[in-house]
Amino acid sequence: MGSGLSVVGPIQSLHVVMLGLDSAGKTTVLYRLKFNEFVNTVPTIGFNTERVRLNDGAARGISCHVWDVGGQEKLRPLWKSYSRCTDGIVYVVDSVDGERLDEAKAELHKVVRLAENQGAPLLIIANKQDLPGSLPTSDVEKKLALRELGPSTPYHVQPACAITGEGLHEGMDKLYHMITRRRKTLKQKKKT
Ligand code: G3D
Ligand code: MG
Repeated sequence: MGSGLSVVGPIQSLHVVMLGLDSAGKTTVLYRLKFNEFVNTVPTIGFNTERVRLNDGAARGISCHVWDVGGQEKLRPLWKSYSRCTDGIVYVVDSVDGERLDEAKAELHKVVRLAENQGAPLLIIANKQDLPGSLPTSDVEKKLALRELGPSTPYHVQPACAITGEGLHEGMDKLYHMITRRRKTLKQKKKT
């Protein structure tokens, strides 16, 4: 599944996995990125996958294969297989549902701590920013205890609204930068 960190030269395409609790807005994010329009979703049983073209900043024109994996509790054991060898992880949270952020935190830390995912850049999408009472990114960062993930996991918290698409491409550009930086570091390490 991984596009392989072995690819030399400029990045042409990426593989990312999108995780998060059920109802956080993952599938809405996926189709917004793919079709640039709002698509009404049904709960995901299994996964959805699409190749999307990024269109912001340095990531413009890059093709990105996104796996959107169902977030219901019974499906979460699947996260491990889908996140293996991915270039980066997109983790979507519902910024209004403060109560479930604890659960979101526990699941996120489990995935990031897997040996296979060590160092994989992480984009947190603080979704549903259009709704009243949505938590600002600083609160989301604290509630998810992102600093506890350690220096080997680069991350960025992006405020977004998957309904309008606001913030999504900007966030993907940030992820792209983190992935590029990581590849460079890995290449340099190989040389020395
Ligand atoms: P999931 O794939 O993470 O399980 P979905 O989540 O993409 O299926 O979205 C769950 C619900 O949240 C959907 O509403 C969807 O329209 C809504 N949603 C997703 N993103 C946003 C957002 O940014 N703002 C708001 N206000 N709602 C959002 P329904 O009503 O179909 O359950
Ligand atoms: Mg879904």
